[in-house]
Amino acid sequence: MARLSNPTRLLASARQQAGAWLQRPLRIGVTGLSQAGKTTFITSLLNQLENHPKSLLRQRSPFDRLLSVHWQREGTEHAFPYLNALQALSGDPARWPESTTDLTRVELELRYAPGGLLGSVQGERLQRVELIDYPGEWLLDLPLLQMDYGQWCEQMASWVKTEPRASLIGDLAARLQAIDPQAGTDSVDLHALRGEWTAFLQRCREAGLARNQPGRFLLPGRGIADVMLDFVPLLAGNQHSHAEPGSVWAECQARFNYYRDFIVKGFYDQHFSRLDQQVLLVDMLGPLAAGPQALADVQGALDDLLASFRYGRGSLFERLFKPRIRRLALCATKVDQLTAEQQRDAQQCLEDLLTDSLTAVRHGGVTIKGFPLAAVRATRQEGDTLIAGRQQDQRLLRYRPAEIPAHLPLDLQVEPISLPPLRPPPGLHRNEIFPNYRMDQLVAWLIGETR
Ligand SMILES: Nc1nc2c(ncn2[C@@H]2O[C@H](COP(=O)(O)OP(=O)(O)OP(=O)(O)O)[C@@H](O)[C@H]2O)c(=O)[nH]1
Ligand SMILES: [Mg+2]
Repeated sequence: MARLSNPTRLLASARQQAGAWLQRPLRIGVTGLSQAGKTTFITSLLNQLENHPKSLLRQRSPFDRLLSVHWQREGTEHAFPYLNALQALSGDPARWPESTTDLTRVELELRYAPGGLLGSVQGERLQRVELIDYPGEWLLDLPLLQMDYGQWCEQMASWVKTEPRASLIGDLAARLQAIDPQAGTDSVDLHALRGEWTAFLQRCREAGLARNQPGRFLLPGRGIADVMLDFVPLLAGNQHSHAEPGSVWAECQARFNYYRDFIVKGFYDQHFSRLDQQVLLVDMLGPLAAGPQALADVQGALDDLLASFRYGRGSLFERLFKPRIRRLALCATKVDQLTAEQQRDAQQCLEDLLTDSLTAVRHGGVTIKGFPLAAVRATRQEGDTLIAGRQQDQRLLRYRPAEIPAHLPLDLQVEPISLPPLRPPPGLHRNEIFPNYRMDQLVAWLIGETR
């Protein structure tokens, strides 16, 4: 009653709340290649916030003053499928969330009790946070923003000449090479060739390769007319080729330009151009298991990705990292597949893999912090062995994890490790904190330390 009857305080509180509503949300860009762990990470982040009174977050300011967290659970278009992910993780047997096929979004509202020196005059504080989730394949297209069709054809021609792509593409390379760019277009042929290029990208993905372009050939998402994806790289062409009207080159170039200027740029402008914080999730263990070629491909993909944001004044880099993005959390994911002692090695290998790109990002004024992360810990450690459920059946597996090098050699020639596929742990419940490594530290750094 005393509080309600104090008009000054009421006014201050109303002003605070109005201010928070008008404030734009804190935008966190969750960045990661296909299967890096984005959806599991967002699910675990929501689990931390939903259960904040039980989380270690509680020990950190401002989460010690966090009163409640709200977001639109399901039902709106593009809502992040939190309940589906929970159902999978807490099912019997437990499953990992489905791989993402389209863009989804979460807009969180966090309500804090007044605190600090001004606490007595200020009212409750509202903080809005926005996260998006999308298929990792889409990220691989961002480097296309810096290319024209001829340059892309040259890049594809060079990629398919080197192993393992040279073997994976089979005779498609020779057939694409044999097409005269100035010949007339046959739309039926073009559609069939796109199907073959897509099948080649699928084989690349299964072989553990990361740079599979165009990403929307693998996962188109909603709202793209299928015919607009009917293009392929014409390997006999180059950046100096001319587009004779009616030629197959002109046709492919027009569709490539549409793809780059509307689909890729639209995705970038809407979701990556106005970020405040970024989380880069990288599965280091998958490529370490697939071998040095896969490791080199992930390195190329992530370097290209970070380089998409690294061009002089007014460039994508400026808009993404300066001055908006202040922090980049760099996370080697799924480190629960290693012993606690090895987890820092996986993080170090990631930092070794991206040394040059990270130096450039830091030079742009961005603070980078490393978090060896497990969004949902599938293992428990006993001595130097790990115990976890096997993916293929419900049997328990006790194993000693593979050796991880303390540093990656420059030539990336490391002995491939073996990695048993694991299930999520049994008995997860949405109203308990999921077992994890460092989720609370990461959430606190991303959301809690924003002022
Ligand atoms: N052990 C372990 N495995 C994980 C963890 N997070 C993800 N995984 C594994 O990695 C796979 C991919 O995780 P997702 O969260 O779906 O990855 P994503 O980046 O959303 O993948 P796309 O939607 O396909 O781009 C899962 O199916 C699990 O097998 C984790 O914290 N620990
Ligand atoms: Mg996903």
